[in-house]
Amino acid sequence: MKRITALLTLAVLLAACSARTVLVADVDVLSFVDSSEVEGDLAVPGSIDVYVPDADDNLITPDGGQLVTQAPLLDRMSGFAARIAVEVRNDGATDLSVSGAFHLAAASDSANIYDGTDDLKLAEVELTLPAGATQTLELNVELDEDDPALDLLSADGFRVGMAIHASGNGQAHYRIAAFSLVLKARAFDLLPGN
Ligand SMILES: [Ca+2]
Repeated sequence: MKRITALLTLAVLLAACSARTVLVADVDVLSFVDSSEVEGDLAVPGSIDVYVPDADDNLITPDGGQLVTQAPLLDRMSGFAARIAVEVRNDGATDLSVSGAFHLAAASDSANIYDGTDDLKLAEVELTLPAGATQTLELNVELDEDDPALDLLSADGFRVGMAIHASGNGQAHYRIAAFSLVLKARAFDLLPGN
């Protein structure tokens, strides 16, 4: 598991050190995901879950997901967004139920970011996939600075991950097409004494 360090770059310079100056980091999580995890087959004799990015070398067990640290280190972010797209194809002969869920967790939540302790499920989407069909699970999250979920983002960083679930009887193929984050922080918060 590679650690991602998000580099905050100056996006809007209204006035030097103004409270309205915002630092923005775009993080392409997908570029850090091992190619063996980006796509795969789901044999569905009942139901199956996979967890991506995989931190414990076992796709079907929950784990600590992807750790993202920040540079510079901030105590409090002022905004967060996530965009995920997963294409799922039903290779079987009957309908499958498929879903995706995005979790955000504290950096310390290294064992399981999917159990509701020190983590939050911020988006979930479910669809019925007919035999032979391909559809896209889209997960979009946008947190503003008043959202209590931002408390999970600390100077130690944070964790993200996605659970993909399929149930029915047959086989599906998934491919992660997008997994990106946007982090926002006020430059004002970087100043000593603020
Ligand atoms: Ca947890």
